[in-house]
Amino acid sequence: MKLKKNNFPKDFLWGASISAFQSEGAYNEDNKGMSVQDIKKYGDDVSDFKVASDFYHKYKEDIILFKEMGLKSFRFSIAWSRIIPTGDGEINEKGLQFYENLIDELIKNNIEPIPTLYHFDLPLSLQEQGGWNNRELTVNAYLKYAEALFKRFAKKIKYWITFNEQNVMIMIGSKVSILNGSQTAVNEKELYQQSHNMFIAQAKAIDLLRKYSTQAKIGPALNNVCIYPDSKKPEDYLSAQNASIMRNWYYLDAIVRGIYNPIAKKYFLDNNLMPEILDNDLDILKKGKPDFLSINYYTSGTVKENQEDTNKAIKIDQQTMFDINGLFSYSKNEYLGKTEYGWAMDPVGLRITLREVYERYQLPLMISENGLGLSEKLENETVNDQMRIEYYHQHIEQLQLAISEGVEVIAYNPWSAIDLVSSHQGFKKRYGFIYVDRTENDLKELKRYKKKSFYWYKDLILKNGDIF
Ligand code: BGP
Repeated sequence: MKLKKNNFPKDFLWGASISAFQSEGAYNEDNKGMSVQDIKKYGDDVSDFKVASDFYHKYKEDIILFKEMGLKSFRFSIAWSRIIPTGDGEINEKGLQFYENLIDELIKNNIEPIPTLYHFDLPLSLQEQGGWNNRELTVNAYLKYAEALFKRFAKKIKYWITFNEQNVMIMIGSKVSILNGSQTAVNEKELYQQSHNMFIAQAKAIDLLRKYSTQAKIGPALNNVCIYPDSKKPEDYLSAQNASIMRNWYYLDAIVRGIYNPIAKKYFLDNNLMPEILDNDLDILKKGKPDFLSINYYTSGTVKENQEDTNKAIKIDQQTMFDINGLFSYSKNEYLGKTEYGWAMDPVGLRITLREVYERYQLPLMISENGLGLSEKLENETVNDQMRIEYYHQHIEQLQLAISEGVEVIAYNPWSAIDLVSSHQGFKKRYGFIYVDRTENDLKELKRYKKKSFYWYKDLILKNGDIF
């Protein structure tokens, strides 16, 4: 196949990403309420989220560095519990003011702010009243929260992200329950009901934004990944299809097309997992269609024909595939190298994922996360993170190839702008272009240092990605 290489579009958004609970700290300042993340701790020698990278107090200093790096966009999340401390009660002006200051500072520095409304940090009081199981309460609370943001910021924000990784919250929630808000085990039927309630909240929020802006674009960020069959055995191919349906298409078909994926639906019905769908629900989904789709990509998945009771010992997190009885079983991919933290590295998988999602839905795509977690050492006021540079180099090269093949991608926001607390593995697992000087338990001065990748990314942005 002859492929003419395209340059990145002139207005391509080279950015970087963070989330509120993993970076802001200030967990109880300026009337912030508690979120489900504020009460989490993964061990004595693993940082909690109370101070994190202290972005709440240091955001101006960080934006000076972002500007120096040449960032064109910055994807962050808004802490629901800052805006409405109890989740559905009074609106907290101080919370709105913080994000207004942040947004204004970004705009002043020509950096496009890309806020995510909800990134794993449900207000604790909502969780205590049932969280996403309680449709009436939590869907309405999400809408009230979204409306407070749209009212205040609709004119300043071009791109909104509704939910971060709904698929991870649901899929992993049933396995280890680390990210969906509750530490208590929830059964799978409840999770698919929660997922349905999230679809409704999201579709209604999309519809609501149209009242406040005709220009702004809005969409979800899912952890979509391509899934390979373990072999050319037809049964393995079927299992890869199944895994892709359960990880990707069930979510995106509901969000984009307003339908339940037929194969997922039959599986839900046969296994007593079908959520309650109210009369009007599918119309609500059809009405609230996203303008773009955002993808968090770290790795691909590989599966084989399901064999009951295999792989029970696999340590599951958001990037590892798992088993669903009757549908697929996890399999190792020996063609792929592994990161220090055990995730398979697959730059070509990014290109495959982008092609699959674009071909299926033909909506512009954004990358809201992509990155490499490493334990690192500060030496001579910098970090030599050559491995991260190589990781980005390979992924961006594949991104350019996907664009050259006809996929529309508008932004690349790697994870993460600054070092922050990993979702469940503490501060030592670092992702940033900017080193934040603290350890798990010693906050030191939280001073910032530019890593080698900072300069590399700066150069790449300057050349608009034209380095291959
Ligand atoms: C994604 C989450 C992020 C971030 C990232 C890296 O799934 O959206 O919040 O945490 O994964 O994962 P981790 O922090 O577990 O290394």
